[in-house]
Amino acid sequence: MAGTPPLRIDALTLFPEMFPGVLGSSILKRAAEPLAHPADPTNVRPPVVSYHVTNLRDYADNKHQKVDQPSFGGGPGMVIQCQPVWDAVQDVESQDQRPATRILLIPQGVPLTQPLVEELAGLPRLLMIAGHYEGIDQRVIEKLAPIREISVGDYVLSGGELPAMILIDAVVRLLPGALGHEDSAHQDSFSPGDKRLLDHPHYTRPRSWQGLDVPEVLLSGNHAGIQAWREHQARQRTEERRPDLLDRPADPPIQPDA
Ligand code: 9WO
Repeated sequence: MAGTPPLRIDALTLFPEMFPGVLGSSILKRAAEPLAHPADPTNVRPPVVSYHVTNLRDYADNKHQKVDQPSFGGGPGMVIQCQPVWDAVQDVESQDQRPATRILLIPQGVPLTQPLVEELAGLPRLLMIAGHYEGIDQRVIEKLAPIREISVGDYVLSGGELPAMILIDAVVRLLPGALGHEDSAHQDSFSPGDKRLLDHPHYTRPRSWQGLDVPEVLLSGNHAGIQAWREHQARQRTEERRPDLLDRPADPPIQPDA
């Protein structure tokens, strides 16, 4: 059986050196590798994702590899020019026939939520553009329509690279076969169907540590009791810390393609 082809994720950035540590660790690393089944090493699942990080500077049209210029209208900082962004998008998109969903990571974007992550995890190709400095010339953003503009939170960073890696992490862990055991992803905070409760607390050995004991029910072997306790904890924490999650309608609207 030839499974579905791996999700292709491109990232366009002026700082490609930021990516290997994140993409080369933990689940994001394993998802990009063929993985032998522990019980049956002849049963190998192919990679579920491939990463392609591209330096925008490689698309500069000048020998100094300069891709930014001062902002028209004045003000501090530099703006990334249209041409290198456009040429890079055309080039990487030509490397795979499947249509890419273009994503720009900016504070002005639609907030990243678990339902949006789930939608993106179902697509064949994602192309993330990470701005830096003061931003990217608006005209190339217009010409790249449709493009999804996404924010990972209400704060300003020095660039879109960390948000791109956050989005990659959130998406890749949902891909079938990415995790060791297939059900872990569906028990976390914000998993679908769990009415968006925060996670319950966790405990491991030893049973007593610095005078603090593990809640008795977790040692009882009573699985229904354990599940009820965890649900109660989750609900209580959500009410205390994030009542907004209980108030809001179930699914935030998903941004249509621009
Ligand atoms: C710079 C700036 C300076 C003064 C006042 C407002 C300002 N906004 C910005 C700005 O948005 N700079 C961006 C830096 C340009 C695009 C890439 N950068 C970025 C992306 N910073 N933070 C993000 C980001 C992306 C997604 N989710 C959260 C933050």
